[in-house]
Amino acid sequence: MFRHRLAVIPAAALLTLAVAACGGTTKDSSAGDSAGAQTGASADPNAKLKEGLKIAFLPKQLNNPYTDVEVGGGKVATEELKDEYKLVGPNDASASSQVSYINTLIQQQQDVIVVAANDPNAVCPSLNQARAAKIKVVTFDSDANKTCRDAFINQATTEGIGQSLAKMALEQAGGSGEIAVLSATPNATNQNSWIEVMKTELAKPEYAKLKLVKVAYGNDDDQKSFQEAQGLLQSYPNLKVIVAPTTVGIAAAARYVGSSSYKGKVQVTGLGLPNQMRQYVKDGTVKKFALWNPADIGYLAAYAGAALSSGQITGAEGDKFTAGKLGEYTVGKDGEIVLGPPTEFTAENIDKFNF
Ligand code: RAM
Repeated sequence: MFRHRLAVIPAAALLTLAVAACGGTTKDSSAGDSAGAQTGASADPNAKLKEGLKIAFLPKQLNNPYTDVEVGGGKVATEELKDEYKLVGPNDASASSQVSYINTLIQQQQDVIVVAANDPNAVCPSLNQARAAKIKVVTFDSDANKTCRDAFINQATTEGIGQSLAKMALEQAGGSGEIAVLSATPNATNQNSWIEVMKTELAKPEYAKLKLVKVAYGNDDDQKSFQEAQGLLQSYPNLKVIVAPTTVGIAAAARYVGSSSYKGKVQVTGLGLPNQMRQYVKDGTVKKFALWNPADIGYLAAYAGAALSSGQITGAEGDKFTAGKLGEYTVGKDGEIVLGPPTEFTAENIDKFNF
């Protein structure tokens, strides 16, 4: 009811956008050319969903409230499907932190691995080993290189999210001035692809008076994000807006700004959990931010994994499946399945949401 469609854009995949970091991806890494359906397989839309599938979730990191909501939805779905739910993951979102978990999941002969990649390429060799062992690989939240997964559950279109971030920054800056991005890790596929879209937007004439002065990284660590927010305001005294496309970053930036002399002068916006942001919206530190329901991503990913593992879909464009209470979804280009439009939260509607 309170959903606003921020941008209606065909589900175009904007992958291959990570920046260089230790053991991770370089910006020019190629995505390769095969995606989604593995060659030879064909979908049987009438195939019955198997029960008792072992579905393992491997989010970016465990100690993130966003993750809890996200995998909570996955657990609900696996219970509905009469499948077996498993959750494993690292405590930090660094590039190579997930590889050992994938190797263990292969040894355990899971049927499906649902993973939010901390780096699009670092996880690839292990994910392809998993696929060689007949494990279906679904990425969610943050994609891996399309050559090493069967499908990607995108929370909204990459373009829609990036455009929304740029639009909220422009509004909060009052049309002109300096803005900075406070992101997650330098390797995160999702944040990097959104920032890339933001930059494309900022190059348009309507954004001519807005200047992006810095992209800082809080690594989805609360303390580091807090310090980075503080550092941004020290380095850029004229900064008008911090845009944090991460729930960890936006909450830390709001906490810093809200308790400093910058409150009311510097705006914080981006992507946040309503339950974490409510107090900052109520005390006037934050006027507007956006998100989707993370529980729905986990839920949709479990259903996509079950549909893949049961042969209902292969991950090819046009494949259709029903995801329980969320209804029917169609696989788009490059194996991408888009959850739906994000929601914008303000003082007017935030109390309608509880996640
Ligand atoms: C953080 C994570 C996650 C991202 C959200 C918006 O919790 O970086 O991957 O989707 O923010």
